[in-house]
Amino acid sequence: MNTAEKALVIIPTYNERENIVKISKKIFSLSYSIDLLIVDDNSPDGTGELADELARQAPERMYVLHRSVKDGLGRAYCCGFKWALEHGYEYICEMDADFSHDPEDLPKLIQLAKNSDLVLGTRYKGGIRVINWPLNRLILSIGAGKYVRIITGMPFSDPTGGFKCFRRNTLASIDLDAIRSNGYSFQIEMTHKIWRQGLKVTEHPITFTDRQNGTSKMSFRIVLEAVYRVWVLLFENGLRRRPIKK
Ligand SMILES: Nc1nc2c(ncn2[C@@H]2O[C@H](COP(=O)(O)OP(=O)(O)O)[C@@H](O)[C@H]2O)c(=O)[nH]1
Ligand SMILES: [Mg+2]
Repeated sequence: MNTAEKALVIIPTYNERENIVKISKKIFSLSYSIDLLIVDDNSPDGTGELADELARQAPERMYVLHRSVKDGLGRAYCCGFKWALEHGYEYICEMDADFSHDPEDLPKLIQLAKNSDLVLGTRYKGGIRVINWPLNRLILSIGAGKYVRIITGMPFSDPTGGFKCFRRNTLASIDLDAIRSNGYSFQIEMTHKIWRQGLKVTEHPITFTDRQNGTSKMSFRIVLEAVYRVWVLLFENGLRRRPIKK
């Protein structure tokens, strides 16, 4: 494949041993050639070692970064983004390890990114496409989207979603060391930085299915961080609620 077309999916992992073999196989079976980068935070269940073993079986397709302690989704992704930029990838996707995001959607996200700076997988545009989530989690997630929109003006239906595709130049335009959010607000902050620059953001409908294996790392702290970080974004941007005009 032409290096200008190289695509990568980054999966942060913490205790995802039950998912990692299946998800890597699935990614490598897709029609579009997509490399895989796992960023593991020293998972006690041995996800990191298992990922190393899988990477040995898939040279030049699968890579693993190891961090010494659990340090949050945002920092794991930033570490992965820097690696992706250093290694010449043009399309850089985010995805959970737990099959909540369907790997079959990856080629479509990448295809849309050819005419866009960022593609967001959305669960809520044109209807609600979430399977097996408890009602309270669904209400929280939809409510978070409305909260973000009201406060920041950012008009996307699912700003906390974690199934996305960035163009290389989009990531390169962001100072990754200045990203301070770490939980779900990380997703909001990244999209906000891109949208505020006036870059092109495309939403693509996806169906989200609750995980069948392993446990969610969602916590009350992560929700509180998001509630507060959205206000920080508004104030940092001088209360402006629109993209900068180019
Ligand atoms: N490396 C790393 N991965 C994390 C961390 N927290 C969550 N993850 C991973 O990020 C993805 C999303 O987390 P998940 O628990 O599925 O959140 P949920 O889908 O919102 O319930 C999964 O692949 C997790 O294993 C973390 O602190 N470090
Ligand atoms: Mg998940």
